[in-house]
Amino acid sequence: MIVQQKLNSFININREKIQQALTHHLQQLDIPDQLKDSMIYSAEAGGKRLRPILLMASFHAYSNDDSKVLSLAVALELIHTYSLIHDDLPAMDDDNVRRGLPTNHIKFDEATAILAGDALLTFSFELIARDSHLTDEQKAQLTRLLAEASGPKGMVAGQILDMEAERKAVTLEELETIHTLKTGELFRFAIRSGAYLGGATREQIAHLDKFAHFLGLIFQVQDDILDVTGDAEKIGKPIGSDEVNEKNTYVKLLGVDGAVEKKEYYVNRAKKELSGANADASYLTALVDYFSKRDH
Ligand code: GRG
Repeated sequence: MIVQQKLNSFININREKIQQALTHHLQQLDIPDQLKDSMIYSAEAGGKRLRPILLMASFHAYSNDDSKVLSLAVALELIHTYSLIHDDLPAMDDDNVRRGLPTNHIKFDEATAILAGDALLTFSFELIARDSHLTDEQKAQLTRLLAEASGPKGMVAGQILDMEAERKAVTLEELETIHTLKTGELFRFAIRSGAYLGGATREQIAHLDKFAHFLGLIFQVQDDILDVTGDAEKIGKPIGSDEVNEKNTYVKLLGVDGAVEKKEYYVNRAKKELSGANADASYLTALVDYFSKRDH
């Protein structure tokens, strides 16, 4: 209980820091109003900030002065925001509601939403390049890692595999690959970049990489469980709708009980990897439970 309270306070404090840094970076942009409004609309629409919080928890496992990671945490959140804007477009998921609000292309228009996504993506890399807290070596490493996680070897590959999978049945292994690329790679970037800037060794980062892999799968299996047992409206679709039932999910492949069992397996594997990372990992351990028990 005390651990959970400490985690809640860690999350609240860091969410606030991330919020302030994000607002600062976007508000100072001197760009056309429509583009700026559209970028800020989605970036400030009430996301949980899970990826930046993971980055900061991973950094805190090895170091303290988190001013060093704040801009990077914002860059990561902006990439996540771009992916949601593009995912909601008519050419992809065609969603009208996200986080209880009209999606970007509904609030503005399709062309503006595409450009807002493009702008958030490219601005993320500008933030890293301009970050005075990072050395040139760190900037080069982080640019490569973030491009790999979010680009054609990572999230974008996961997205196209996911779209292809909509037209066929997939195996559990294929489902894991889709989620590992589509959502897991950004989680992995959060955890490995936080540890890297905190001063973790290569061996410690290797354990954290595996930890992040399982954490991404815990996130996804819980998402699938919530789709059928919880608040399905969070993705803009009523419980029991055809779209929810047709999706390739852990629940479709394993049933609810099987999905819960799988989640417990991932939780154990994640915690085992953490114990090998030789760090003050209390927040990361608590985040495993937070991810596996989240209700939205
Ligand atoms: C368009 C290249 C491209 C990629 C899109 C991440 C993604 C890939 C699509 C999102 C679709 C989706 C609902 C995926 C399931 C898991 C997921 C990423 C949920 C949203 O993440 P949260 O819960 O969102 O962290 P918030 O709203 O809290 O920021």
